Amino acid sequence: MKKSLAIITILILCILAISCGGSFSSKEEAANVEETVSNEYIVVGFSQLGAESDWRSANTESMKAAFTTENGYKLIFEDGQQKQTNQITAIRTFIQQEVDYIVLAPVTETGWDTVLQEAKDAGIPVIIVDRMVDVSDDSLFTCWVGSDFELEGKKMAEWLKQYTLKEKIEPSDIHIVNIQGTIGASAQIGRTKGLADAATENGWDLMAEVTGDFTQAKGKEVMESLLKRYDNINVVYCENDNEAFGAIEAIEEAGKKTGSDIANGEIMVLSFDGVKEDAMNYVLQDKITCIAECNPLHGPRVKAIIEALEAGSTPEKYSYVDEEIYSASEVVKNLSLDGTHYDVTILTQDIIDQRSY
Ligand code: GYE
Repeated sequence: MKKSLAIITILILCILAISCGGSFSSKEEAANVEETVSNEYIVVGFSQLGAESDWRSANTESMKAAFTTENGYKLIFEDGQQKQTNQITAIRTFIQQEVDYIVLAPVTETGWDTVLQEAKDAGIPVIIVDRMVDVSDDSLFTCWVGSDFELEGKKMAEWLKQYTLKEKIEPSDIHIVNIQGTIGASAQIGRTKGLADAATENGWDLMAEVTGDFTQAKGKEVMESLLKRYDNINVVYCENDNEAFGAIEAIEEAGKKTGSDIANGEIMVLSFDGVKEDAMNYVLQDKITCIAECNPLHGPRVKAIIEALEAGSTPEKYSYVDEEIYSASEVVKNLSLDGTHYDVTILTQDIIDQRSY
């Protein structure tokens, strides 16, 4: 409030100076005023990894909505187009621009030590959001906020286990393919591990793990070739919604049906994220049988971290977001994992209507 008042006052003074026939006596003076105005904002450089999925679009929107000038921020947004080199260049530019904070949504976990050291040497706090970084010294970033991707994977695998137990499907009759996310991204590493561990433990036939890069186009392409390679696939574990959309297209174009009735030849599609359009609607139609939620609304969370830092307090180093698991099937209503109990949200149109993303 104080800040916006100050900005308004400066702007009014400028307008008055100009309208009273005055003008800035030098370029330098004009630049000073400009600098004073920009000093009134907290400048945040955000290196977003790309625009590969619906989740990512919701995440970008959430960040842009949080870091507005009305909220006292100037956001410098850079899209890395799924390339780490672009993200490293963006961070270096933010350092040159002397931003107040750097926010990084890293495409993969490794390879950040050098550039984060440069940010640290420049005295700029770095907040990691969504996926994690794997660095030798964790003082290279201030804190991280995101999801527990391995837990998401474990929940999904436990849901599949309970479902097949209740439907009396033998573990050796479960023939799974995993369309993985971008290799080396935390969301891929955790979700892949959640499934692979459960497959070993339960004796499922995990036939293939192939990356679909979190995109619909790649998900489709990968599923087409998997369908040619294997004629007994009955579960497709897609590491995000967009890959699931692509896989569904490939399955339907091959003349097969997606759904939960695997005993009668349907191919069950499992997914992660749960973005309202269109993934949740697909769950209602049983095109996707189960979704482990991944919450993209990190804007307010990162903003709260910056506010805490501005106020001189120390935010938690790691903050995990609570997430649900959704299915329209009522066969499994709850899960128990490592002593923790999770309800399965049985999806209805009302629940979808109430969701904000
Ligand atoms: O699941 C996927 C996106 O890192 C959690 O990235 C994120 C994942 C999300 O492309 O849709």
